[in-house]
Amino acid sequence: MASSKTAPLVGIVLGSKSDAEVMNAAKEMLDELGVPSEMRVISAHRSPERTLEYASTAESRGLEVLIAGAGVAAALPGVVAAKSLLPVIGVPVPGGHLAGIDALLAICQMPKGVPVATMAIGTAGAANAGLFAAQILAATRPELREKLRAWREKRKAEALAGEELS
Ligand code: RP5
Repeated sequence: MASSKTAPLVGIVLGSKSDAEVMNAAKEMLDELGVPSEMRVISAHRSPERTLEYASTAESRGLEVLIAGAGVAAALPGVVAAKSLLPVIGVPVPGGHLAGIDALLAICQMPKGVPVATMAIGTAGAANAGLFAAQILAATRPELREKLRAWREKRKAEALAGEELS
């Protein structure tokens, strides 16, 4: 299980503290699966030097997957992907006049050569980012693969139990 002493495998970065309410869903999912993670606020626009430093040192610090959540003109996932060879999962955070459509397009429309795996807008996307990060890590960790299998089985049982409404 994850503990504060365990070295993080997943780095979750947010463009602003205001993204935390949505992005906590990624952290909670990783915690549930026992995957150690860290969460940091770094902004592609407001603190670009810090963002580049975080991304370029992530791999040497032992991180294996990065999750980046941002809203509006969401440059953070793409900038992080530009500075690291780790897989980057982007989460469009809703907010502003376009309710996350702006962030969705900014994150998924990466040019050829710098991929970002883009999730759905909002908390569902953040939770899926946690699951997707775990699935990447599970490729070489059979025990995590079994946890994911059990997680899916539980959701299936819940869906079957709720089948009959009347
Ligand atoms: C983006 O601007 C952040 O990711 C956030 O979603 C949005 C608004 O930031 P705040 O003005 O709330 O700090 O860079």
